[in-house]
Amino acid sequence: MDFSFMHGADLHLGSTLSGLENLPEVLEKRIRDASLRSLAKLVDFCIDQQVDFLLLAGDLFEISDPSIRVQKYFARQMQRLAKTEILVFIVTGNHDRDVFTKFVFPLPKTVHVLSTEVDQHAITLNDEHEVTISGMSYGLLMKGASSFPVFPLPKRQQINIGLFHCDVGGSEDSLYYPVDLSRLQQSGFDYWALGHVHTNRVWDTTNLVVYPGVMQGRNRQETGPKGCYYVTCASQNLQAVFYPFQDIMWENRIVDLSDVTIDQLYAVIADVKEKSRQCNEVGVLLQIILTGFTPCHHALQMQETLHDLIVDIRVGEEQRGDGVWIHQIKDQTLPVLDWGKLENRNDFLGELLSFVATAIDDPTLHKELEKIWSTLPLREMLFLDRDEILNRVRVLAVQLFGGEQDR
Ligand SMILES: [Mn+2]
Repeated sequence: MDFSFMHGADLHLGSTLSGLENLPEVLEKRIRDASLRSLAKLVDFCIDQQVDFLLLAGDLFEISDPSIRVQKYFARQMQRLAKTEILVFIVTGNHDRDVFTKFVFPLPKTVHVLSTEVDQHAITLNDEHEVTISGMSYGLLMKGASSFPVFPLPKRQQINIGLFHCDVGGSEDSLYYPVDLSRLQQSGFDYWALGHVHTNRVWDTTNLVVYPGVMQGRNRQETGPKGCYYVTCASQNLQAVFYPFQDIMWENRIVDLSDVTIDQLYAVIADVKEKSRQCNEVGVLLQIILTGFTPCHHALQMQETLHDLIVDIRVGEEQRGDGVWIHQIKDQTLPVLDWGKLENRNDFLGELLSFVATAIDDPTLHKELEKIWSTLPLREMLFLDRDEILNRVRVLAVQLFGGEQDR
């Protein structure tokens, strides 16, 4: 290996995780510091792996005026890197545009904050490998595709890296430096270290164009592992591998209760919790979505059922490093009904239900549903697929047109 570096972005240091209520004090504290702890984990990794430099591609801070405590924490982590001579190159993003112009704590000389005009840093690593980093911090916000800065031509016989906070594939009037992927791919740069988009993504074609995503999920939409890319260079070839650094992970699990009776419910949920723990080394903020035509449906309609369950299942979790905190159980279950009997009824309801039963396999209907579906806001948060929606239609029909009482 010739050299190696880390690429992170969107740390959003100082942001609090949203959508959580009534947390025990110890968990509230952990959540308040989750973004900071993820930075410390990244720095640990840089030191352990002895990377040559670290790139941070904007939105390091949630706001341009982070608290003194957050600033101090950041400065301390930068000093840790400086002690082991790991260079740091930073551009700011839309959240933390001018944060470093008023930073309270001095940063070590090894930390380079790039200016708001395209800025270049040439470094020689291990006495022979030349790397040029070109990037730009956010200046005044400029709208539109024409705002994308002109980067200098790549230097021959060197590794050329672009460092920027921008919106790849963003629409023409995007506020965040929209740019076509092809422009980055044809730039002649070997690696684009980007920030802005919160899910990690790598385009590995002519070169590497990379979004690490956020480093600590901030709400229930930002699920799964969050981290940075560890990039190694061997014989002028770059390879990027993702490493998670979040302190606590958001997760959603859908649990089908079709074959579950109410006396089994506690055990089933406890099992889901343990499975989540086994899959993740860090803490988890878990949302459980209950689905299926289930004998549990009626009990779940009573408010205290879920309330009691969630209180019991949380006991002791806040004390564990690998604690699984169930922040919500969503009930999307449906009652068990005798569909055969209902469809055979000699009335409007029978006709309607047998129509739906055949329509379920109709590709034209699927297409129409897909169209409606794609326009729904926050559809990924609804946890309803096409079959779920049709099932809901069937149950609603039974309720509206006086079908049998569910069993
Ligand atoms: Mn961001």
